[in-house]
Amino acid sequence: SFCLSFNSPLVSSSCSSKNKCRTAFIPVSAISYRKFVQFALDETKLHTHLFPSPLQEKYNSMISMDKKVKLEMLSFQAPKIRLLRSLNIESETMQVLDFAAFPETEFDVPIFCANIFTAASSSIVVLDLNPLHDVINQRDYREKYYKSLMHLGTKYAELLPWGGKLTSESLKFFSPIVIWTKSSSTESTYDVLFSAFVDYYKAWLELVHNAAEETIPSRLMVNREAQHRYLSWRAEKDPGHGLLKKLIGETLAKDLVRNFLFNGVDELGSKRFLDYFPEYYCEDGTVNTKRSMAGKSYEHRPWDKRGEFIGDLTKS
Ligand code: BLA
Repeated sequence: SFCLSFNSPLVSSSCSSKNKCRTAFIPVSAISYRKFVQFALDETKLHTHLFPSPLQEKYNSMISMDKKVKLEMLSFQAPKIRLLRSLNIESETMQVLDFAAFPETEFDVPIFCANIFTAASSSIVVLDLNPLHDVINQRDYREKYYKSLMHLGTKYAELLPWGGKLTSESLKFFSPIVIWTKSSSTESTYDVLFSAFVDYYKAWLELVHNAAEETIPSRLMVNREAQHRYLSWRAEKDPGHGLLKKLIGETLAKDLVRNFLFNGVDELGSKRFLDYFPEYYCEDGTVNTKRSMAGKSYEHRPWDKRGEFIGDLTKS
């Protein structure tokens, strides 16, 4: 049987039964999201050629200022894929995955996004094929990419329940099949997360494989700007920044965020964050440091099973 036997008082007591074991908390240090990245790389290689990214030379691995945490970076490119990169953060008390794959800007295919933050006994998870365009109002775009994937969303919405209220602005970057969950770190949630990652990544590769390059110049510009807007949002407001600053200091964290994690934010367009998100404008011309201007909302999953946006209707 697959009953991990950790030398930990947390699990040893309930580890005699296979089922109980899978619902017991497992220590954070026993979890690793490297397996997720390895799967994605292997799977990508089955379909296309992966080339190392020029970013790899500079962004390789780092140790936190207190020497207790290791950060590992990997980056690649492939035909149709501008950048496929991962950041793994590992320590005794924390495991973090930030994995994303960005298509070349000619394409309107979604961006693959897997963010998992695990500390102590719980995890914060966002797994999604982030849409490039508005899936709330643009039905044709929504149906083009998500209609055939709604079954995945429905399956995992049951296994990984909606994580409750979140930064309202973030929802515009999420799709109807988004997995947004806060879960306890048990072996079975780890397995479910891996299975979701596998399903979503395979689905994304398929979308990329089938995607036709945009040839109409005006449409091309629209795709490019949408990716730039996405990068601008995450480079400025991603929830991981605070922790990165604590680990490696402000200067290195800023560099990592702008030039590695959200590479392209300084190259794909000339608009600035405030051009896209003017509500964050402060009178002195700076960007408001609040993560959210609109506040948190969406206590319940704001999408129905057909992928229609229902907003906060289900408020209790
Ligand atoms: C929390 N991470 C969150 C939350 C979301 C995300 C929605 C809940 C808080 C909120 O509503 O803002 C993730 N938000 C996203 C993603 C997008 C988005 C993926 O808009 C994409 C469009 N998380 C990481 C990394 C770290 C991390 C790399 O991905 C650390 C280095 C940490 N995320 C982290 C922490 C919290 C969090 C510590 C909880 C604390 C907080 O909310 O600030």
